[in-house]
Amino acid sequence: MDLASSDGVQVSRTDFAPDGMRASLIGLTFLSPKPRTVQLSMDAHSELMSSYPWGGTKPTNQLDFNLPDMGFYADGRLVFREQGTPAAANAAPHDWAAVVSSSLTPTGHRLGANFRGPQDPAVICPASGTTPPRCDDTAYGKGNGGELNYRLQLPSGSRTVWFAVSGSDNGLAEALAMQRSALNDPAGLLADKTARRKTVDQNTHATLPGDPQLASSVAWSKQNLADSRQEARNLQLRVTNAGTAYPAPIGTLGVARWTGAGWPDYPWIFGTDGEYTAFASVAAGQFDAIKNHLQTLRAVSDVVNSRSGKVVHEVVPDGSVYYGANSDPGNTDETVKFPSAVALVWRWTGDNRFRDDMYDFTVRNLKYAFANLDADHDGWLEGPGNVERQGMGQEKLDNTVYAIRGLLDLADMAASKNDPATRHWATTKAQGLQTRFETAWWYGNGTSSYADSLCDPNNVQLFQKYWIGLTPVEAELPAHGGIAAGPLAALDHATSTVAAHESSVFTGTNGLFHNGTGLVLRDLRSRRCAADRRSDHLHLGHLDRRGCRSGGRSHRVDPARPVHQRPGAGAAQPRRVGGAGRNA
Ligand SMILES: [Ca+2]
Ligand SMILES: [Ca+2]
Ligand SMILES: [Ca+2]
Repeated sequence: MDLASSDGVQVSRTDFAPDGMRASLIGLTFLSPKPRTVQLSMDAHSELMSSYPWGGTKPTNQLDFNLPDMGFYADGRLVFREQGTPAAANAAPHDWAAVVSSSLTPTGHRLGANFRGPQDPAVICPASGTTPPRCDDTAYGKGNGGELNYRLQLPSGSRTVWFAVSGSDNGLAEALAMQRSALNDPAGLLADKTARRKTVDQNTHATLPGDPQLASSVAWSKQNLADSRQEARNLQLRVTNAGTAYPAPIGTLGVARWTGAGWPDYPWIFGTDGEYTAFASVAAGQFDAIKNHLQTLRAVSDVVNSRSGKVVHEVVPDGSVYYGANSDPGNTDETVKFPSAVALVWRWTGDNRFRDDMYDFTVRNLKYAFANLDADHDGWLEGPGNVERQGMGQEKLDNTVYAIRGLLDLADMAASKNDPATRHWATTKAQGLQTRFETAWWYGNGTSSYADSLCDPNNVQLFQKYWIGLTPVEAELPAHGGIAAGPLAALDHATSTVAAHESSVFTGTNGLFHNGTGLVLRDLRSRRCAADRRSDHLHLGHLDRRGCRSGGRSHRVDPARPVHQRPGAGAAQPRRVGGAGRNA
């Protein structure tokens, strides 16, 4: 990044995080036409806090849980610490530290909460309510700040100065050791990182002569995928039931490695996101990353769900399981997709050891789903899927499609492992569902679409124009029973529904909509869900709500709110600024 020049001195800045270190490095390169001495000041503001709880989760939230940071100066460095035990049941004592310094010796320093660079004084916004136009911090902030001053000799030509921010959740000594490691050879660490990322780039080549912008996006996506690899240690696994409880941990996990779901809000461990990311991971040759992700999901799931086979939905790096325990609904799709993700990695890598390691869990995934998520015994699994919206029928299209694919992928692995019993069970079940699929799910009625869900009793089709209407076309089934590999959808339905989804009802400049636009009133009148006869007036605002209420299953999470959307999400969320590894 090139910064504005000042008095003839040009400055460029390089930021990176060295692999395997709990530190980041910031390099400033000065280019001066003549030798001179310049004054350099560096501001830092801390925010040492745990990654859980969040703004609105119970029994306490980060307004209380986040303890004030101490800030002090020692040996040329700014040091920030949070030590203590939050006043909440089952909160653990902790000792977190962050250190900021450079390889230069400072000529002075100042301490105080208001060192934030050009944002002094900061605009502190309330913890909840409307988001003001500018927020430098919120009421959750309990950070501290400081400034380091340097006198810098510049030669005629260039000079690079490195700053490091390091941290630890194991006290100051580890944060200091990390600081020394990072500043020992920053240029060498940058060269190492660059070399590794070039290898990531060279794994694969996408040539798209007609669309260089798309080709470029593929190249950068490979780097983004590599950026998304995360690791946490000493996870305390506790079931929070969507933020309604904070019990003592029921187990620990020594190390978790995963691919984050998305920045800035969802850097942690997700079931369904990881299973989709698997396709990009294998295509980019980033095999270890996705193996680690799937192994982490299994490890957490087997502890918190007592080996039931259910896959957790969302796990914070401290080990808090937000959703997807046996005691909450979870999402059906991530449990039924898991065998497919394992089979995908196995086919791309040929790694039989990985298959063997994961196989038992994939069998349990589908046994759990069909034993626990089909209350009316019609084979269509119930429970939330990808859309996470109120008003859908109990049985979702995406869960159905992915369950059939999961069964066939499991059957494929069972065949390769010479497990005829599992192969027979999975194949028979899949083929039974396949035979009935088009009749049960094709909605038609001039929409050229599949139903998004079925409302019980009687499997009444609901068509609400969600993107999942394309899953019968998107999901590829492995070859089975003399049928070549291909999508679940019948060819005529596949062709017509893709054409329908390319219309402006479903697709705009930026791609496929989450849910399509407009109403098909004739359909709404003729295809009302029997469980929701109360609402007679139909308009756009009711489209999502007209479906049936949840059936026999209790949904503790407000079904109107996507599970991905944390309570109180927005500017009022605790912010993480700078700081210490997974806890900051
Ligand atoms: Ca703090
Ligand atoms: Ca069912
Ligand atoms: Ca049903």
